[in-house]
Amino acid sequence: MNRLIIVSNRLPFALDSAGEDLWTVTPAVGGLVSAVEPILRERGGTWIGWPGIPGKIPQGPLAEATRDAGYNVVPVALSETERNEFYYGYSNEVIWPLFHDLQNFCNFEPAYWPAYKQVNERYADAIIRNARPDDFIWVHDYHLMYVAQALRERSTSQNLSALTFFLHIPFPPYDIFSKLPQQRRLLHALLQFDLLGLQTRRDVRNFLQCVRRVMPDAKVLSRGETHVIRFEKRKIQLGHFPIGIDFDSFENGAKSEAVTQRSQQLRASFPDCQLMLGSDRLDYSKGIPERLRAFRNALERYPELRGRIVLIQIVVPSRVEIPRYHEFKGQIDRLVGDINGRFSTSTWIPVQYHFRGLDRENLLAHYRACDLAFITPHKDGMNLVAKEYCACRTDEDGALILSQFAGAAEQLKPDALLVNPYDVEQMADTIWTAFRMSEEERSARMKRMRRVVRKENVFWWVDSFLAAGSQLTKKFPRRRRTLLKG
Ligand code: GDG
Repeated sequence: MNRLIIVSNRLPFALDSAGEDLWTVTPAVGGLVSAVEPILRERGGTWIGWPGIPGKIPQGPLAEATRDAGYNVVPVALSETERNEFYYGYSNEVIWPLFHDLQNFCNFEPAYWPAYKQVNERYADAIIRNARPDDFIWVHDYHLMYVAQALRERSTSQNLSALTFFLHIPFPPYDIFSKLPQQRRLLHALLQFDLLGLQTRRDVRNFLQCVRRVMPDAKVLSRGETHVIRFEKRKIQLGHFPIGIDFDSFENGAKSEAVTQRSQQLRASFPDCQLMLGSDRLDYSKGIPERLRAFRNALERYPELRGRIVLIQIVVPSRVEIPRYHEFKGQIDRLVGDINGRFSTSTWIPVQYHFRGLDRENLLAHYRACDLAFITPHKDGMNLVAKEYCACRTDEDGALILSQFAGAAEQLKPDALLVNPYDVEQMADTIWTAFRMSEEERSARMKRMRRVVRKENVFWWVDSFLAAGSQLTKKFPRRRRTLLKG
């Protein structure tokens, strides 16, 4: 069977210096790692990525961190300047905000693009050093959109069987994308892959619209949901592949003794209250301030909620070195302080706020304990938290309030209560609706959502992507075991 080579900016863990010759290894938090790690663990293969520290990579700690991974790990080194200009700069101050429709948050600093290209070339070199001709190369996410072009410029790419790419974040509409100074160069680079995967139908529509407007030489042939782009004498396949989760592992984890006990303890700490969960990486695209304003608005307009609902908001620190993220944390802190200051009583505090990541057991206990989930990103490629919440509702109850702009909404509507994350009053009304929803209705909706999340799980996702890729190589067989998991 062809080997799988995963290429992503970050490895699934971060090394950090804890003093002279002392290193800590922390698992990376985030959707890409949650989804891809179980696949490589199951199939084996190679993961190429950056271990999260600038400068020279300490070989001993790296070997220690990856000894039991079950797959090979190939580190890519970044200098401090490269980290600043490629990772914080082009990736996270240009592409991330732009692709989440937040063009005013972009810093189109010209020095970032050459750094982006240079680092992508380094990843291409790492692929060349490690790949064999039959390997299935799967590049992930917005940091590495230039890798296929770098490979083709090195001409060795002819020996590689399939160059494929999946974008975890949304693809913006033309009116937003056209603000990007490198719009043509970036689309040209993306069209050097053989297969391009996006999360949703909306992303595919946006991508095709951009190709038609920006690359008039490209010809788009669409039949139903199959799209092929002819460009520079090559054919590029395009499709939507909504990412899923390892449903069984969440469900089984949620049923475990330890999680059950922890979840009961949590519930017991808030007697007579419904618990509502928000859990996000610290990111301005996740809509946390509006969510808090909506909660405040609900407490103002529906006094019956006071003393009877608690919002547990988990914010996992992320990219805190970027000033905007730091400011954003201040905004959340102030809103939480305002709500708790205004509404708390001697026996009830409306917002329980954790600014830290929880360990997996504790996270699952929160999913199990909370009657409602309140997930309101301004825009999100998919949003795995929404799916994880459903998988952990082993009693088939609970209600999900979800942004209409999360990729997950395409699969979970109409059973999730969809909201416009910019409309504070509508979100407040929806909290009230969810709070009063009957157990029967919650259960009927949750059962249907769980069915979708169970079926369209991460193994289904990877199989659909590899099956599309096998059309290119004609050699990459689907694995029966993973197919049966669906
Ligand atoms: C990107 C796209 C797309 C959260 N809190 C804790 C914790 N988490 C884990 C969750 C989940 C992951 O982090 C977050 O995934 P999301 O999908 O919600 O969001 P992004 O990180 O922005 O992911 C997104 C995804 O890629 C996959 O394609 O869905 O749209 O933006 O898995 O469980 N994990 C732990 N403690 C926490 O407190 N351990």
